[in-house]
Amino acid sequence: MRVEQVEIRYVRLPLKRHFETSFRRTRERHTILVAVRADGVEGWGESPVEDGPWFSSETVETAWHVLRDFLIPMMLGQEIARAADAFARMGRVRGHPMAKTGLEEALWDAEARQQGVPLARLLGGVRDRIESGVSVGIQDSLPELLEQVEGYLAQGYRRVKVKIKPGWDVDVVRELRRRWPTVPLMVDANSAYTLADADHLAALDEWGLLMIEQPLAYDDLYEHSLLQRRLRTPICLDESIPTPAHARAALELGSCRIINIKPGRVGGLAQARRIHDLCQERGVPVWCGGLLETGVGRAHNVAIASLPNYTLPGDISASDRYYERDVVVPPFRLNPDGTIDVPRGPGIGVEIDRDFLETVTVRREVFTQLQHTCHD
Ligand code: NPG
Repeated sequence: MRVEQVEIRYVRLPLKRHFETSFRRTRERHTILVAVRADGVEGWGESPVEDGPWFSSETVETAWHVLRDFLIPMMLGQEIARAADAFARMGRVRGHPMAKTGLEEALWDAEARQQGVPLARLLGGVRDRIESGVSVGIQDSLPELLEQVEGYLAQGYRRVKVKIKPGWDVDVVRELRRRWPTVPLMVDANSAYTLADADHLAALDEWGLLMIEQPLAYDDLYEHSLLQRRLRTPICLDESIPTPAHARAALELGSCRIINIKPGRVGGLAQARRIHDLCQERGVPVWCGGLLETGVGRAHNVAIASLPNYTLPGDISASDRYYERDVVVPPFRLNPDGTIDVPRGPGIGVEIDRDFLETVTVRREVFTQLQHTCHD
């Protein structure tokens, strides 16, 4: 397909309730949506950046700059045979996986729409529903956390992940287990600990957790391998796995036994699929993480999570877990059995709610071939 036009939008969507991790409290989602127009179809993707370099080193402004000045000029006017090749075509730009993801996902959506097939099918998906988990942020008090978890379990979510940090960890898990002895439960530290905390973290082994996610530094593999030897609970890596090469190294080193794959973290769907395939060959389960995506990024996450080795419930919750109103129609809904349907329509299978999107867009730029040239 020939890329005729690319549009980028800086979108700010208020969260229903703040979301707190070990590194910050968020009240509003700042993100970038990307639309590609090619051969009469339109595809959408999301660069799930934040307003600051907290989870990742990218921000709204770095992604905007890299998209506008480098990535979009590489694609405009080009004949892209397959979206699967887009990541390699952007290879001259080092890093900036979130910026790349928005554009790459938009190309996948466009290609699937052009072929009239669901994106999940184009990617090689095998499921028509995915198991949905919920991620619960750090709360001001334990009763508040218990109340939140109770509400999500009543809705049907199939596994619960709670955010932890020093001072909000072992006691919290003990309380959760007292109340729900068998619920599939895991914790996510977002790099809040060091190897010196190994004995403290080992106290979590008692509670039958599915996994401990990203306990140590965001760029570490080696110390995680030392920690994994001291824990019975599997370590799952997230931030530490930006590329398939990191995934391979982590598995060779024994740094983790599970990998959380987020398309936004690894540069899009093709890279996510590579990590999925690598883990599948080695018998290592994966699941799809989330970055509080709007319905656009959520749709891509749902599609990739339909691949065969996404065997654990992920962080793909319903739209109403985070937002009063989503930017897509229909929004993603939780079935009573705790699953989310993989859309059956062409492409991402949901449509943009254009009126609503307009009201949450704070900046927009449209690029056509003649107006912008690559800064070399
Ligand atoms: O359900 O989309 C979701 C959120 C899942 O916990 C979640 N995301 O560290 O994985 C994370 C965390 C996150 C959210 C990180 C937003 C950065 C920004």
